[in-house]
Amino acid sequence: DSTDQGLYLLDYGAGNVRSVFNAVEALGYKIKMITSEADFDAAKKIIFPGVGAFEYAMKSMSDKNFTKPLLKYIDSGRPLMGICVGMQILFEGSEESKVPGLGIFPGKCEKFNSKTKSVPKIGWDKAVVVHTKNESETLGISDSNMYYFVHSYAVPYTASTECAKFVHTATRYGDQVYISSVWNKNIFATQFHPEKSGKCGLDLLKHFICNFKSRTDQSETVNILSPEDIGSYSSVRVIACMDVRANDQGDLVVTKGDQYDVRESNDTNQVRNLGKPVELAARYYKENADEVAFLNITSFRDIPLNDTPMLQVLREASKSVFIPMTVGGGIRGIKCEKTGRYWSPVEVADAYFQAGADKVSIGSDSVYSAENYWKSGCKLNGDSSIEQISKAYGSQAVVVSIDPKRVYVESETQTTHHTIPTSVPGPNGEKYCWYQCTVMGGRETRDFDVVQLATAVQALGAGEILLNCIDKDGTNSGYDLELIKLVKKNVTIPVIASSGAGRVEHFSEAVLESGADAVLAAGIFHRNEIPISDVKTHMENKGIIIRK
Ligand code: 1PR
Repeated sequence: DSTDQGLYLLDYGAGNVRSVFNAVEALGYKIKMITSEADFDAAKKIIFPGVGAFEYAMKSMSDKNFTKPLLKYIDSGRPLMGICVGMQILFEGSEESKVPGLGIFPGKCEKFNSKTKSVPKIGWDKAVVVHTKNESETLGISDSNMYYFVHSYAVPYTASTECAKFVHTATRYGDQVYISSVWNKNIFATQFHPEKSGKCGLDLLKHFICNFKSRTDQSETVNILSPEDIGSYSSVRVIACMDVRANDQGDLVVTKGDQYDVRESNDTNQVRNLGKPVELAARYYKENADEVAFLNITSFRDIPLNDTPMLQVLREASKSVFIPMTVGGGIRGIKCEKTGRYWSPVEVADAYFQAGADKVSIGSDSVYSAENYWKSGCKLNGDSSIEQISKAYGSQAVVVSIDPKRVYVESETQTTHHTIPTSVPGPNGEKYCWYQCTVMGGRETRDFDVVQLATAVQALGAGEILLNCIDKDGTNSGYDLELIKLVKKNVTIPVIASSGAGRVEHFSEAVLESGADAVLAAGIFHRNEIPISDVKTHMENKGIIIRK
């Protein structure tokens, strides 16, 4: 039975709050939702998770008449824990919006510089306590822990006397050092997501629930670390990907294709069955995967919101998997032929976020949107699912999954598409190739290339690219490094390398040779051929920062 500590969750209706609920419940505590002003009075502790955009958060707070009661609650001295945008709005404002923040702390969120690194920042990093010399209490944050961050804006960190009063930790992202948590009087807030940060994150939540102390004595804490003292620990994510579909018996299974063909090559011709999605996700969580992805690979056949098994998978998985989860397949606006009912892309995405997903991945629909983008002379008319979902939930919640195929050509002049000279010549010795986009899981090819797609989806507001490669999928012959390099050169959003991993060396090559921000594999993990720990140890030996 869970313990009631008078803990409340402040939700303004954005994204995935289920994770916070599940994390708190997994720790054995009750948490209730704030629905009225009276709940602020009843609350002994409040957790305030924020997802999405700054302006949306501020507006929703005021629409719900939550701003004043929150300020009153803070004044009362009872503890508040803010998360992500729930920390950002405690500051004066953000470059993201003209709407001011609550102004409890001095400073403004600024956008990360995408000339020097991938933006949004998505991944695990350290939070370095800046005042350890003076204060023994760290709220359970230690330098050996890593936490999950996902954001494009942050408040710059300086070693000023002002900062010393409230900054608890700072984090470096490339050339920028920013405030990753604050602790002042009864307020504790983190830029990272404890509810998505595995055991370290759960420990931190537990600390807040059970042992939180207000920070009163700030006079001693004038001596803090300078930004130059904050090291660089941003790690490369290792992602386990589960392709999910119903098998011929109607059970939802994790399957795995060879170049997208998921049926056995023997007489049975059955859909390959590599396990159950929830069990496999729980296994990957225990094995220290940094993220998991579920791709509903036949959702183009159905209306995904009628596809309750997939939503059920997320609901179940989110009870035991406290790392980020991406879901893909059928994310688009859909009209039911029979009833005429229309679901907007935001409604579809929302159902998945409510079920526990942190990001949605858009495949086929992003190709159509990107084609329209170029046809319309690069206009952003707000029609696409990418634009609509990223506006509501922030670009970091929108992944675009690309399923390209190589097309060989004799010379660059043979096509108008973006070609590259290749070190892997074609069947007739062709020395050039371009990458053709496909839809419906590779069943249909389009007269559209991967550079056109990647640049368009970035402009439309996608926050990340999951870069598959049909030629490489399931081959264990290594990632298509030329493809990854080509896409990385053309975008500033993070790129996840996918398709073809077969040996530990393949993972480090994708990072060191092609600049991938994250590495993903399916078959070798499902079949227990290479443990995730071996991949991470190898990458670490190659000098790549990983989360242990
Ligand atoms: O078009 O928005 O409905 O989304 C459908 C989604 O399903 C897309 O993300 C698409 O990539 C995926 N998908 C569709 N058909 C297949 C298939 O395999 N027949 N799977 C499919 C894509 C590729 C990767 C795989 C890596 C790594 N699977 O996800 O996990 O290639 O595999 P490996 O490490 O074993 O080589 P929409």
